[in-house]
Formats: sequence, structure tokens, C-alpha cells
Amino acid sequence: MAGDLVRLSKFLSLVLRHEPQRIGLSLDPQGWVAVDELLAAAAQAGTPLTREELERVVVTNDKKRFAFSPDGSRIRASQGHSVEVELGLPPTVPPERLFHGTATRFVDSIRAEGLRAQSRQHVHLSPDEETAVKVGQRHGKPVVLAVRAAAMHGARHAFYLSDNGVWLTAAVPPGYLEFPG
Ligand code: HQG
Repeated sequence: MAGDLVRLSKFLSLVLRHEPQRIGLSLDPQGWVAVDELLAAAAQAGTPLTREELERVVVTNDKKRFAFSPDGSRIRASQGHSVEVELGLPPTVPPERLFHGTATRFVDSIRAEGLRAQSRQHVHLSPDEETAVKVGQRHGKPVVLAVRAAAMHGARHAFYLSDNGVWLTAAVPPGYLEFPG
């Protein structure tokens, strides 16, 4: 993504996942906001953007973080919220294993407590190890944990697949985690 698109993507992540009230917006229960309202509020808050620029951010975004409603009148973040939203994703059967990228400094705590959603609504899991390494690098020296997802699902833990390919679950108890080495 080009620099100004990255800046707009970060701005949209902030307002569509974490702090809509910061620019006077509120999300509906499923996380949607009207595009017209978003553009007006963004301009008012000093980040003017056009409908075309918004479309460019959505289409070119490296992780497909945002999606328009089918009629194009609303927009939301596909996952990653800290504000409470009900994305309406159907429970989905996960593959045998999923992966979680984290930083080495969190490992002792994760061994003891398992994975917790922390400030977000869900624990985020990746379908492959390369993606998990990138997620872990955001926090420090990366380490990839494997999650025995099929076994968890067999024990009635619900899994959801976001519109942009991130697996979501409420928490992962330590017994379902495999640590490297
Ligand atoms: C860690 C990005 C100690 C967890 C990515 C992680 C993702 C614990 C951190 C999305 C713990 C939370 C989410 C425990 C979990 N003790 N540490 N018991 N349980 N942790 O950013 O998964 O670019 O909220 O390992 O691609 O890193 O924003 O979660 O390191 O999909 O679109 O607590 O964010 O996407 O960090 O990343 P985060 P995450 P975007």
C-alpha cells in the first residue's frame, strides 16, 4: 500500500475497530457505519477523504481489513475490534491445526493461562505459519504456537472465519497449544 493509503488504513482501523466516538461516530451492532456519515465525520475531524479514496483503501488494503456492505452504502472492519460488535459470522469447522504468532516475552504467561483475547473481542489465529510469524513480529521477537483447533472444536469451542481469512475464537486453553522446541 502506498504511504497515504497506509495512513488512511490506520485511521480507519482506529475509528472502525477501536474508537468510533473519537470522531463522533457510532457503529451499529454488527460494526457497520454509513459511508456518508464516515466521510462527513472524517472531514470534520481533519482527515478528509473522498468516496473514491475510501474504495481504494478497501480494495488495495494488504490484509483486506475493511469491507463494504453488498449495496455499498455501509462499511465495517472485517475483524480486530476492541469495541463490542457482533460480526454475524457463522460458526465454522476449523482445520486440524491453526497458528498463533506472538512474541517470546509472552510465552511464559501463555503457557500458564492459554491465549486470551486481551483488548480485542477474540483470539486471532492464522491459517499458516508464515502469516503467524508476521503477526508475532508486530510485538517483538516472533514465536509461532500451533493450536489443536480440531480437538478444540470437538470439545465445543466455537470458531469463526472472518471475511479476510483470520480465524477467531474466544480463548485457547493451554492444553490445546503446542510450543516450539
Ligand atoms: C498476547 C493484526 C500474555 C498475544 C494481526 C498477542 C491479527 C498473551 C497479544 C490481529 C496471552 C495481543 C490481532 C496471555 C495472548 N499472556 N500474552 N495469556 N494471550 N497474548 O494485537 O493476535 O494488522 O491484540 O499472543 O494480523 O497479535 O491489525 O493480537 O501477542 O490478525 O489488521 O497478547 O491484528 O491485524 O495482541 O493480532 P493483539 P494479535 P491488523
